[in-house]
Amino acid sequence: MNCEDLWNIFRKNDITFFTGVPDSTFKSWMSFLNDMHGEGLTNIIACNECEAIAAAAGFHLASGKLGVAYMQNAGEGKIVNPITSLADPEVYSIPLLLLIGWRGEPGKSDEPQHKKMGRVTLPILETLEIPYRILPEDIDEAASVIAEMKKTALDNHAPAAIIIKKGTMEKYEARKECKTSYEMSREDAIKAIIDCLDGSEAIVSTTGKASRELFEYRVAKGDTPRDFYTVGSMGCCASIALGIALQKPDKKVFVFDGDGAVIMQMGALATTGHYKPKNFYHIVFDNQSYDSTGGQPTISDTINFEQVAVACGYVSAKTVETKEQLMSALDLMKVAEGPSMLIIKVNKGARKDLGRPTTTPIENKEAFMAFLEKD
Ligand SMILES: Cc1ncc(C[n+]2csc(CCOP(=O)(O)OP(=O)(O)O)c2C)c(N)n1
Repeated sequence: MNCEDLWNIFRKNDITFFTGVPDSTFKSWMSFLNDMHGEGLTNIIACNECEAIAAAAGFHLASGKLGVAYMQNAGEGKIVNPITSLADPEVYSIPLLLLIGWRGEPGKSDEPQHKKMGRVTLPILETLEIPYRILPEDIDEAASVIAEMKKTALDNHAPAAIIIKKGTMEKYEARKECKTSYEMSREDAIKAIIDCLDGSEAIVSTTGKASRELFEYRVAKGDTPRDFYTVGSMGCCASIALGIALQKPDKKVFVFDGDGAVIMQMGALATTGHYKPKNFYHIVFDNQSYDSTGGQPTISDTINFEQVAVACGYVSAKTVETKEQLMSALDLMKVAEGPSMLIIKVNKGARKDLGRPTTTPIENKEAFMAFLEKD
């Protein structure tokens, strides 16, 4: 289905408010929303899916109309609370439309982190008593499904969901591409950091392409991959690292994070700043985009991560843009006390032939635990 056609259906139904976190299943639609923001529709790039539910609820309170919260099914797990305690008919009874991308659909191959969620995507909606339909590829059928779900949500004064399968949406060339022109790519920076560390540090890397690039560099260098590649649970890698750093105070723990992931769980900076592990080093690859799901913009261009980290209690924070700046910042970081943050401005994009970890998550966990146990 073409994005213009889908937009025409929403417009005819007077549905013009959208908010959410991107998903690769319908990435073209998210790029379209971003292009069209302010041109007949509103698109709020949410920090996480709970915020999207709350913002769509706020939109309803102010307009009486139906807002759409879009997300990958990974986010469906996150929204259980605002759905049951805010939008539910037994609480404020707020109509919302959920647009959920279906990763891990049973019978289709997908990555391990999507399997369980793919299997429980529809059962969770059933448990939450949320009526749903799958978006048909045919435009006329799609129009009647959207009209039906709008009526259901408004009649019930409650959420209703539309599920989008992989491959439903046609490709769309974004007009408002988020362009970056820095010296390094995320992969360049990852390689430079690995080459600069002494190998004794524990590394926890974030969801998406950063972990894939780190894994491939380990393999290319002939190292046994022994970092913790957080394949799912977006936004959680800094907190995983916090748990490790507090437990292993003599081990330097590095976090390889993404700007989108930091924004998703920004409260983790406050926890880290409060407990102040001296051995905690937080590297943020800021490409101003959700690169791993299609390069949709994050809102990092208006965030000063340096100031946020320091305000949360990090001992130091610095932003760099060039490899030379990166090298001198790393030299300082290696001898500095944490928690410390290094923000690296990098270009969005990745190699076309980037692979995925060839070890299973359990093999990865075991290798990582064995590595941590060594000293
Ligand atoms: C709760 C949740 N919502 C959405 C996703 C889909 N998702 C996977 S990676 C990713 C983008 C991560 O962006 P960022 O942290 O900026 O790193 P980048 O991809 O740019 O390196 C998204 C949105 C997810 N895995 N989990």
